[in-house]
Amino acid sequence: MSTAPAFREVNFDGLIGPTHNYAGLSLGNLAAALHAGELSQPRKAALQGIAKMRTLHGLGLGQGFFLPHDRPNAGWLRQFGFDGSDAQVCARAWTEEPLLFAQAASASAMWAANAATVSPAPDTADGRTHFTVANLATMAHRSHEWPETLRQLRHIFADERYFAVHDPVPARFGDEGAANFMRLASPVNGPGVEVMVYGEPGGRFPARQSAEACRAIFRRHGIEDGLTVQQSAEALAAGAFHNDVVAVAHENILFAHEQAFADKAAFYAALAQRCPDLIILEVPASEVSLEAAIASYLFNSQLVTLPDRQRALILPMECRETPAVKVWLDSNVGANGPIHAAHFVDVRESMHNGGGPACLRLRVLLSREAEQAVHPAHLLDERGLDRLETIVGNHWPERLAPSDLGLPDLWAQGQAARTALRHALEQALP
Ligand code: SUG
Repeated sequence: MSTAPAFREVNFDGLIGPTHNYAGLSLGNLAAALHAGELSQPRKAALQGIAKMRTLHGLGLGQGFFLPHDRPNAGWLRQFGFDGSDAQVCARAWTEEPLLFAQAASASAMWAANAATVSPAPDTADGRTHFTVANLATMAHRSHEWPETLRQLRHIFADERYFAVHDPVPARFGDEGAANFMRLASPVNGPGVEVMVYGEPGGRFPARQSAEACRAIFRRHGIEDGLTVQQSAEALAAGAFHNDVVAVAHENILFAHEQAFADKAAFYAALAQRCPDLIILEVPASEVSLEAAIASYLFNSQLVTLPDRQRALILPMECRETPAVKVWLDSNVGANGPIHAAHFVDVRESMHNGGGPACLRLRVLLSREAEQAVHPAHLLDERGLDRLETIVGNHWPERLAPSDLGLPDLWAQGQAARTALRHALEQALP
């Protein structure tokens, strides 16, 4: 008789908000630059995100969600001297500071991998799951996410017997959360090797993750032997603005591009020493160039273990459309490899802003008891997914040009969407 594993990973996805748009706000994010100024489709974007959540839930995995943030963020705009009602603040900011207004209106909180860094209970000194909300200090449009993210984390993971939720690291030291975090552990509920990847400034694109923030997070979370590893300058220059664009880890597998890390020999040796059954599945540049990996988001896939212990990659469909990546997947994923199956999902609207399947989720490894302590309205079953789908269908705009962001009707629509979501959360309570 097999017993159910005591821990499982639950993915909390950011529900894509009604102001999803292509304003080209992220220097170094090539997809976002390429699609800047285009029409976005917020409703389709959110439905694609929900369909991905449904796919994972259908595969037997735990699925939760975060709410979209209140956008445009009038409270943030007030800090720039705009006053009056929210509508007056927004109207003046739109006229006088259109770039600032676009930054205040961004739906970027959808990329939940940037919400926080999470150290699961088996790794930490006090046996609780620790979260540090990411300051996202490098990009103006992301720098005002953390207060609402912190509120949501404290609400969802409120039970201090299991969870500790920390304030952000001081903003001088950039931190972009779990997008630069990896954990190797076998079994998954054993103590893991935690890795944080930082960038060195000085290249053509900003390095968003500082080494100081990585070390601060290990200290706060009570991680004894965490590894801080430098991302390679080539990867950053090629558009890997987060490590999760060129590497992903799960259980004892590190799946990474050959050029992901500055000193991979030292990194691989340190990992091998700490993780005896480590498998490094490295994709050579001769088979998939950094450019193809970044354009397809091969490594921004979710590497998961299904209830039957098969391992699967949840990949963006762009991987099937990128010839070198398709060839690599066809010859390396299957019954004989460490990864048994590939599932392709359509999150194209998010991809056009540089956010793949893995960007949209925050992984939280939970014991059965800790999972029961999670706020139940943020955990999804089929009915919960249906509810979200209906609300999105009723309240999200179909299309949005960056120039539509200044329409008062859009702001009002955003408020109506939040009211509907709040109501749905109440309904979801047992
Ligand atoms: O921070 N895009 C996000 C994408 C984040 C992806 N997350 C992970 N890799 N985990 C970013 O660059 C584009 C928004 C705009 O340009 O309007 C944006 O913010």
